[in-house]
Amino acid sequence: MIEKVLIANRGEIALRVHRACKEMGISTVAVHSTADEDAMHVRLADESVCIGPPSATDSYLNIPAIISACEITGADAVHPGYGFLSENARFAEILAAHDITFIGPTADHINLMGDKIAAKTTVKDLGIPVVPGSDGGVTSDEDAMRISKEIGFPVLVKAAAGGGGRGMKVAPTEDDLIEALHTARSEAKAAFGDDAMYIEKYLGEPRHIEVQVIADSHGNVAHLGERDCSLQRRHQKVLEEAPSPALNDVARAKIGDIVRNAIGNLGYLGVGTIEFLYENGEFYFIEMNTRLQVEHPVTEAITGIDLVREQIRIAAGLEMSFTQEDVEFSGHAIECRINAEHPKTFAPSPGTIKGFHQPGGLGVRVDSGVYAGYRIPPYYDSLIGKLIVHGRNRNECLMRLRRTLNEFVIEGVDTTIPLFQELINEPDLMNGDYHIHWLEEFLHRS
Ligand code: MV4
Repeated sequence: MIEKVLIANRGEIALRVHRACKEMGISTVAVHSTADEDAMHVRLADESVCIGPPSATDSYLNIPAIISACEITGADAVHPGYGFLSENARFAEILAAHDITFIGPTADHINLMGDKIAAKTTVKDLGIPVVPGSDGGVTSDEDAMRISKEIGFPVLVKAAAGGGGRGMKVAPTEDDLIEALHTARSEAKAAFGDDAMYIEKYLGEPRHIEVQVIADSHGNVAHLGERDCSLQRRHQKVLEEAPSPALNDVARAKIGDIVRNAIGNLGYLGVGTIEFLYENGEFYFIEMNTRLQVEHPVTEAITGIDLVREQIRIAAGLEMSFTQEDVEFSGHAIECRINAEHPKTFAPSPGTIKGFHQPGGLGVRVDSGVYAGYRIPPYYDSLIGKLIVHGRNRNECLMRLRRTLNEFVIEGVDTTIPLFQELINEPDLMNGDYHIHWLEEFLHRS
């Protein structure tokens, strides 16, 4: 069994992993930059090691420093959280070479899903529906034009090394295609050192619906339903909910079974997320994430399953603690990402938190590493916490969300709480009637 976990991350997710470890009787090691000495996860961890200066490249992404911290403390496993090294296959390999367990999937699966062309080809062969487009990459302009005319305009040019919205260009008509392809290709070359491109039919107003999966080394595979993450701004999720207001039980079971079967055949290990666009009743695969995601708590809320605990069990070679038949979906959950940003301009707002009071009560969870007197450093992303509310149905959940947003007090820095207080009164949001462009359209008109 795993006895000591080094948490290679910071902020709320470092605390989240620490909590799961303590409930399993596992010791924790926090690593931190010089800017994070006063972080809550550093205070709570059994041991802590400073691994470098504020710049993430020199600290949270510094593989030799993290391996050294494992050696010094005798950690036998590393949890990477999300972001940073969580989808770095080389990191997983280096840990393995040092006999340290990476709490995540295999390096091969990380590599496979990191290449968006290979990922799409693979899951298509496993029976997952994909967006119509080029089978594999497009090598020439002629190739691109022929395929685009076949599927019909508008089309979207995407980089194989992209993902999360980077390296994409829309071509509304055939007159735009070649320029879009060339621009996207040179941007991809500069950003990723890889200019492999593919083409997809452009979907106009889809929802972003993702399915949570989990598999162990004993042949157990399950899906844990979906999350609707359509409310985004500049490819950053803002609010997520489960279940999706757009799906019924039949549609959920159908896509769940397809995904579960595919993941089983892939031999995947650990937790993962299959992202889809959903339009006119159809699912279209876009990407697979091979990490624990920021929004995992909404799935935890409606299933009662601790995903980090399961990740650790699986990495230790144990069976996951449940089967698909045990999974029961209960009620509705919504997560709001609380960022230290101006609620209208989204300008980052680092600085000292003067006052902090978090909401509580039935069905309320706050995952955050901040506290009154804590100074938010300017070097990292602006997520300072997540408010997750659960209710027996969507309406109860929305009423609870409104109540808790009014209770939440964070003084001294700007936060996105006022944005959510506004959103919670929007009829489209209350009705679940939104798509991936809804939030940006709302922000433009308000
Ligand atoms: C698309 C699309 C429309 N059609 N693919 C953006 C991030 C990356 N994960 C995939 N993305 C998109 N792919 C096709 N064929 C529109 C988007 C997209 C988007 C997707 C999910 C959530 C928010 C989005 C915002 C803009 C564009």
